[in-house]
Amino acid sequence: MNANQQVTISAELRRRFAEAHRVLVLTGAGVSAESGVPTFRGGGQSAVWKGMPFDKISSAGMLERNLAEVWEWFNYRRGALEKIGPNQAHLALAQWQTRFENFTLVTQNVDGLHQRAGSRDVIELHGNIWRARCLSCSAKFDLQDTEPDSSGVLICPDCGNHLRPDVVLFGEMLPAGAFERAATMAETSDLCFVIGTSALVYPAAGLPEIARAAGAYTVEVNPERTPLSDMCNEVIEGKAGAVLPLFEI
Ligand code: BV8
Repeated sequence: MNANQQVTISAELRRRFAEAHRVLVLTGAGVSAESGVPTFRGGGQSAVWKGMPFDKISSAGMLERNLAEVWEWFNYRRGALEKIGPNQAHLALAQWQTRFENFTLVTQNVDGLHQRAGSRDVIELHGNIWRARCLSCSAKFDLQDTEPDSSGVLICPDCGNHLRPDVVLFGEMLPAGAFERAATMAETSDLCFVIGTSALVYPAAGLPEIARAAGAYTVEVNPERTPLSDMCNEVIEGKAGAVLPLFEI
């Protein structure tokens, strides 16, 4: 689709949007792209940190080997996020939470921009970059409530052990119950949107497949096709910040 081609919402989708009761939305880095958050695979390249592909620096193995290096990577990303705010896509989805009888917003993003746009009860499949978790007592803290020790690694205010970013790294399990809650909603939703994800990371990318198999009308919003496009009922090839506000009109 060339950039200046006007995106339209089909009559079928408008009807289903108007009649839907149970709606599931899965988002990825693409929904934050228009806010200036770099995607992981934008332009086909994997994001890198000091020569390491992101799924290496963001891995359980790296955490074991070099906690300080992992903190430096997430401190850098948090620094970039401090100057960034939610965009039209985040704001539209925040509106949707009161529009439907049952609305579930599931995100792979750790940037917290959905919540800053007003979305509540967001299922954060991969954690949140603004929180830390204790490596030994697993207590969780908002980062502004923590202090680093001499090596720059944050200390648990409760037990004094080291804290780690409260994000899910590659090779780690998702937060208890998060995927299960999302999957239960996927099995019973009548409309499922997949917005701004390359659908390469599992088990997150499996959610729209569950929804489609359970009969949900499944719609992808992405300027590029993904491994999920063929199984969707509709693919809207456009930017989320331009497409989602069209549902209000
Ligand atoms: C696990 C937090 C169980 C950290 C992240 C099955 C098959 C193959 C591999 C696996 C499998 N099951 C498990 C694996 C391994 C692995 C995995 O999936 N690997 C991939 C690489 C193949 N999964 C795991 O390790 C998961 N854990 O399975 O645990 C287990 C445990 C122990 C032992 C055995 C099993 C944990 C995965 C979570 C990792 N953490 N994030 C951090 O942020 O650093 S993943 C991270 O990467 C994101 O959260 C997200 O999930 C992913 C990036 O994908 P996207 O968000 O989609 O972003 P991307 O840049 O790729 O794409 C952007 C898209 O937006 C593009 O399509 C683009 O076209 C589009 N776009 C751009 N602009 C716009 C737009 N769209 C709309 N509007 C725009 N304006």
